[in-house]
Amino acid sequence: ANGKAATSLPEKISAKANPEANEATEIAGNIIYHAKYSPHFSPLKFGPEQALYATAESLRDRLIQLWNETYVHFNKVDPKQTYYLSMEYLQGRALTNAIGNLNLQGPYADALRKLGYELEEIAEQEKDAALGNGGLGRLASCFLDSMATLNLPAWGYGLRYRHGLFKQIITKKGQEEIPEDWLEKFSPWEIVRHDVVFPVRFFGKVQINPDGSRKWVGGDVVQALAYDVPIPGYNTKNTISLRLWEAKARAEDLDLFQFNEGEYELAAQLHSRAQQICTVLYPGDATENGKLLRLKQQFFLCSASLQDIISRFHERSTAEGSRKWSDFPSKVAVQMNDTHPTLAIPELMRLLMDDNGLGWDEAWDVTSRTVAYTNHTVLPEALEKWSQSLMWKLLPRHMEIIEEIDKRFVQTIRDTRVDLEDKISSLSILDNNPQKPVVRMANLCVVSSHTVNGVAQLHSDILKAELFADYVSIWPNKFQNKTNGITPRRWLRFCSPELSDIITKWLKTDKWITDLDLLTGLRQFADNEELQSEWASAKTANKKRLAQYIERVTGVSIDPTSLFDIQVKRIHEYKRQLMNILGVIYRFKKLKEMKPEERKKTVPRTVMIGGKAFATYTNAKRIVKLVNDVGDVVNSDPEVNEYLKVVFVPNYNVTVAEMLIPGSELSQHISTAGMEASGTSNMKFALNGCLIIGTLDGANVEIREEVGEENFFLFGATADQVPRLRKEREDGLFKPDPRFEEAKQFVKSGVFGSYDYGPLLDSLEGNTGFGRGDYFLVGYDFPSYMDAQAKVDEAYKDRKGWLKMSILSTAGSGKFSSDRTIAQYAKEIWNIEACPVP
Ligand code: HBZ
Repeated sequence: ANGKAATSLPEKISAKANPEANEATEIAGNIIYHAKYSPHFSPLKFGPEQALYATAESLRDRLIQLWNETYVHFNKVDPKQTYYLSMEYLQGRALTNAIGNLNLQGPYADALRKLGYELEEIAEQEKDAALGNGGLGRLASCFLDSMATLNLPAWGYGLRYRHGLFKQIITKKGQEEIPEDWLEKFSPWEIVRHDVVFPVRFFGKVQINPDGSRKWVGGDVVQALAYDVPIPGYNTKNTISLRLWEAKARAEDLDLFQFNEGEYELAAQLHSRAQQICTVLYPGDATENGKLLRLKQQFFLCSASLQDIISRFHERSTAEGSRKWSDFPSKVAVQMNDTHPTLAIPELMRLLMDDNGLGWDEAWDVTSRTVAYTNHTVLPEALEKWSQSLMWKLLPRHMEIIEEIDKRFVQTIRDTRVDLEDKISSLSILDNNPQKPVVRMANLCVVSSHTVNGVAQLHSDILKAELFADYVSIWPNKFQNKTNGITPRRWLRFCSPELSDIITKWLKTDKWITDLDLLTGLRQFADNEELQSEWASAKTANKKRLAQYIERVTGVSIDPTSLFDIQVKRIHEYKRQLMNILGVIYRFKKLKEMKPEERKKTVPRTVMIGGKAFATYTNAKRIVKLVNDVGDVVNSDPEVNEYLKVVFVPNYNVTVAEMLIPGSELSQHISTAGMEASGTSNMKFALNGCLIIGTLDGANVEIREEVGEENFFLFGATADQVPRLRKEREDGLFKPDPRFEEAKQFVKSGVFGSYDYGPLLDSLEGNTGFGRGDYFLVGYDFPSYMDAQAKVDEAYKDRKGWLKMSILSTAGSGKFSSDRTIAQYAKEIWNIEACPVP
């Protein structure tokens, strides 16, 4: 479709007698209207791109209608509402999702056909909205889908980054990053709200008024302008908002005098400083400037969102007379997605005290009954700590408030818990180490929130037993678990319509789409030959589609009858893509050593690995390079490439995931136990009938419980063994498996090219001199990993057995719907109820 010349608009569309056809006719008319009168393109053109935008705009009309009705309804009912604060949303494409949620698949496909296009080819033109990095951002997007579907009064708040997550290209050097440009033309899904603008201040100083009250003055003020993205629920009228803030300077911030003097840059200084705030997702933070910009981004999100929330609190109260501040927590719940929006805490305190005249105790009571915090990691290097001096410079009033929160907290501990005296230095919010005084954001969150949760049972247990153990002794009821989930709409119904139809047929209902536990109904048919053969043909269709995609983007042709083995996620040492590729290297070496007739007895495999490495994470980039180099050698080896292919899937994102996951048969979730908080792609794969090879980490533990241990390829150390194993390693007590040594040696021998893999392989050795040799225990887990892989090969030879396991995997995935997760947050943390639009 991309190469297709622009066609002109059909003038007349003929109507047919049935209602769907009429709806299609109406939609086609609507699309034509938008193509003609849209100011974005010439009205004379109607190529695939124009068709995409016009189709999106026709849907947008419907979404706006529903979104307005939802807003009016929420205003009228005035329920308690949740605000989800997140620096990231990984929305992916919106067209197919909106059409699916509104159940307009048939009419839209017909309408476009009348106009000369297939819906799929039009949908494929859309760029992903990639305003996030990985799991945490995609979780936020799944949550929005579930909030809307469950008719919950809930909104998301985020930032409208001009450039989302970088585009990854693979060159001879390995990964290279190029800026992403989702707004290059425009986004048809957002509604700019010129009536929703709030000032956000940076720098300045604290003024003390004669009455002792304090006010933050001076500094730079930028405007936060709202862009609303309507989020439709599935099979409901409810359509909620994702409100994304953009930073803008005011007209008067342009220094006309300087401009007329020819000092253009100087004249527009404030404009360009405002613009920087939303230019990119995660600007590098190696420099002081970079750190300052990230902190500005976080504060910008918090301040704009809270001002908006407070103004809505007032707006909705006018009907019943003015409202007491003490009612705020019964109207508002704020959920912080990790510590990135922690500044919501001091900002809410400041707004209540300095702008609305509340005293400390009242403001603290309101704030701490309003905010809750979700933790997504236990990795020490990922726990946010901001330099106190940077914070004093950018947010002087907030630092006063944080100091006061800390002082009062420490005093309470001293007064009530003498036993914790020696823990105070680690429990306090401020770390006053003179070398590097910092604010510990997670501590601020725990002290200030009414509820803290982890994202899988094991992770929540580790939080309680380790990271937050002393806080648990202070507030035993503050800590909860909310096991993550994924939306079954995007991750099964829409990405694999073939499998979905089979499920609906066998369950005799499509209610599983909103009640995923119904999938257990498939268990009774797991041995049924008819179901197995339908299941197999759906899987095969998905594998063929995936094979075509792989050939198109990498040039590598893969065999759709081979076992499709996939690992896709951010590249990180703890996720151990290195263990995967070392396993592949060992397999390759053994295949090379075999006689041809021996090779014929092996199970042909296609190993696909994809994911982005953070631009400055050197070892992660080396892993990307190694996978690509191994692929080049293996795929061009005429003796072996019938039995093994290795593909690095470039630019992994939501859309690529929607192609890979339905075509997968085995997926790898092989992090060092205790390190992956939950993982969510593991749930997507399992839901699509893909078997997991994995460790007892994150949500793997619960997935294995649900699908049954005989349908899960388990290996590796458990989380509680890890500290001892690391210690043994340091003490030189570890004896490596010969297979592990052989694989590393093979890389060192230079078979995979001249790139220097020394530093990467050294990270696996015990004696790096840093006491952190093989911190991720690749060497320790390698033998049990290889044994589990051998079991996979055996199991795959039994075609029926494998299909049965695949069906049972889907059947056991009901728990992992984000509908279940969100219903639990609503009941157990937010205390909100459904508010369906009549
Ligand atoms: O959040 C991920 C966890 O690693 C994963 O196990 C979990 O399933 C998922 C959802 O709960 N965490 C992230 O994705 N974290 C980040 O992307 C991140 C972003 C900025 C940071 C630190 C972490 O400064």
